Amino acid sequence: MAVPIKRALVSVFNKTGLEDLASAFQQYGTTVLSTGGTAKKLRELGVTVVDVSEVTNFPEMLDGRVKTLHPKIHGGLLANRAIPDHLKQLEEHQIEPIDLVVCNLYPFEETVASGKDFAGCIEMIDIGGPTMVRAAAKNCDSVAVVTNPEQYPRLIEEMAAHDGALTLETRRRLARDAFVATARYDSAVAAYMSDNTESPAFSSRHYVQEGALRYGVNPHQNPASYSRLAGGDFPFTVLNGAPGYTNLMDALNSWQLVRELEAALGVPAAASFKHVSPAGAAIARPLTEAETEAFEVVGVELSEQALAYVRARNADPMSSFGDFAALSGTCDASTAKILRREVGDGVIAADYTPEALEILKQKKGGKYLVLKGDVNYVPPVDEVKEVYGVALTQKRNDAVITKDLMTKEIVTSEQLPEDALRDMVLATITVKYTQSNSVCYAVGGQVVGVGAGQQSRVDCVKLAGRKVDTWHMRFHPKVRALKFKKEGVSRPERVNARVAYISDDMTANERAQWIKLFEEEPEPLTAEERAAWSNELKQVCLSSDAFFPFRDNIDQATKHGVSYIAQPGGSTNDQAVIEACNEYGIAMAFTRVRVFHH
Ligand code: 93A
Repeated sequence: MAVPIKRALVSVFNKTGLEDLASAFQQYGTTVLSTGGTAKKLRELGVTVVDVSEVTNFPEMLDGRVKTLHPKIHGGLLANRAIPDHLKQLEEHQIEPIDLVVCNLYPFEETVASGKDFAGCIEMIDIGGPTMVRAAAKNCDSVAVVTNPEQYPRLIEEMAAHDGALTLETRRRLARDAFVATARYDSAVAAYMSDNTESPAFSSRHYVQEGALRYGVNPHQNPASYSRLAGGDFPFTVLNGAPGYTNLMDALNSWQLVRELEAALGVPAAASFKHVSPAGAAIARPLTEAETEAFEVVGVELSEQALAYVRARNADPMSSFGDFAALSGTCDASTAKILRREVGDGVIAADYTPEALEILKQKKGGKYLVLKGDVNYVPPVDEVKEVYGVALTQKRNDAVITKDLMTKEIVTSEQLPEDALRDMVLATITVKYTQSNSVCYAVGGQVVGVGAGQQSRVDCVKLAGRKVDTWHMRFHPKVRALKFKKEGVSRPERVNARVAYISDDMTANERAQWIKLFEEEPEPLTAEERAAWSNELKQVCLSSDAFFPFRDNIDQATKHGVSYIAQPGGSTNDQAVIEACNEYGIAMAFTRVRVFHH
């Protein structure tokens, strides 16, 4: 049923937009009740106003703490017009119904942000406002409520469409928005009080939906959405495309990884994510001639940010097919052109030049996801994850990985040169954002093998070691000399064909298909050539997200050029692991920080 707005109560801290509302009220002959400052403003606008104190027959008191908290107001807001006894009671007590509340609250969050002291902040906790808003929203079958000047134009439109009345549908929608607003407000107050007491007790969270997701992890997991913590900031803005669930998981993890890398090493960083683990990560460092050729960037101008991404993408380019990229700094045209030529799902970066953004908007038929990360975003101290109806809360993993951490406890006779410290930081920050168990190999400022999500640590070491070997073998003269057909062989096909050549495990059928990609049949790599080339690989760093329980990890690592190891330590078997390192001349640092990630 449409309810005509005969009496409206207007009590607003933010007085913008009142002009338009006032003229709508005048047009429909609405009686306007109002509080001190709002009444003054409305009178200046030429509106006839009844003071709330006149209705309550009570002055505003206690420095304005009590203005509208009175049965004459709340009776008028809470009486259900469909219940005859409610209307009878209003008559008995000479209370007139109120049909609309226009109220916005004391700016509590802004006051906290301004640095006011405790007493000043407390004074800005609105009590009467939320009470009116909640009363009107509860009684939405009879009363309408708006809490934000942005809602006024639509309110005026809807009144115009119904001759000064509002429909039930509108009132229920407004009630929903009102409760979201008061929930957000109270969350901010609770968070502030929690921050200002000795033992924080605030664990209940409210979320405000920020956007819809295409679907969840799988297409049948619908609907799906992502939300903002009520009263909190948000870490990114969508500049192009529609995010999917896994895209955001990749984006939020990779963004933290690259920002931490840049903070720790002082140069632009990049990462290439797949299935919520990095396939590669790197910092900006010039490429050697062999790298330029193997990464297919001969003659391409590369900015620092582009260099970092080329390296990240080329840790394990086969795994990076369809990746989500992260850039610690601004994506310029040089980086955008590299992203354009690779098969990928999206990117998060600190910013984009206009040219870069235009390039990326064209990618994937306009569907390439482009997110702008907020470099000033401060995440909440604790984080909550819900699984099967159970919420798990923990302090966020805010461990800071630095070069200093790598020199605190060197447990071997060998020491650590400067380049090794850089690679240990890189590999350790990488495992911090890799699904556990995990290990990471890095050399030359670039990840060269990630082992993710294995239940046994030594399997991680072996799996990632195989990736290291493949990465290194890509620089072998015979691999660089492979003669692909000039036409009809895509970049991903070349990547996979090189890996197939290096792995040398094709079936006869696979081989028959593979041969078709080349102008001339490649000569095989002999066992001797492979062994000789492997021996060239040195100075590789290995980082592990938790301690090595047995020396087999070290034995395996030595097959892949490892000279340096970073790990938390703390196993009952540490001594045997240290001895193994000393046998091989490996330098090992205990970080004493475990970085499992799930
Ligand atoms: O101090 S209050 O918590 N007590 C009240 O009874 C009350 N009634 C309205 N704050 C109260 N309000 C708030 O006053 C409204 O939420 C609004 O923000 C503000 C408007 O005051 P004025 O009209 O005097 O500028």
